[in-house]
Amino acid sequence: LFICVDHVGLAVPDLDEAIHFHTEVLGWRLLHRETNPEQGVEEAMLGTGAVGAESAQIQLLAPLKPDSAIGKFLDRSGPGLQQMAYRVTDIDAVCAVLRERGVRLLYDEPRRGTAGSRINFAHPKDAGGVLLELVEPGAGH
Ligand code: CMX
Repeated sequence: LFICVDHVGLAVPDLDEAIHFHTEVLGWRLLHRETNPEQGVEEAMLGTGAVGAESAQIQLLAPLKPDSAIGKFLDRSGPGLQQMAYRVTDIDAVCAVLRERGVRLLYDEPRRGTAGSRINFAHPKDAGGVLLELVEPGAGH
């Protein structure tokens, strides 16, 4: 079903501060930054930047407003691991298989994720306590 771990998402209260820590202290590279109003986030993707190396990325997620998914998560749990994302080639097919196997997905149809990707989520209650994201990368990735 899955190709690899695409990224691990961290909920952070302040995106610039979190980018600073991950680049200056931990040595990751900032690969991409965008605002996704539909998901209620300002986000950044970090990686090694090594060409051809298959490496899961780190996604930093800051809330655009308190009543967003990340805003609520920070309120309840504080900063930290919010999601695990698995990469797929055909998200419609994978969603169909998972539904057939009894996993409830949050959206009827995939929505827009980072850099034009298509995304959906399995609720943490259906995935061992982990918010599981499915990512079909956008063109050019
Ligand atoms: N990881 C693990 N457990 C989580 C969780 C998370 N990220 N978020 C919520 N939960 C748990 C809560 O602790 C709570 O558990 P208890 O009932 O045992 O206390 C339960 O799930 C609450 O679930 P809920 O009432 O259905 O809903 P919430 O309002 O807490 O929302 C969720 C949870 C997953 C539906 C919501 O966060 C969501 O829609 N997420 C998908 C979208 C998203 O995360 N967008 C931001 C990232 C965008 C991107 O990746 O591009």
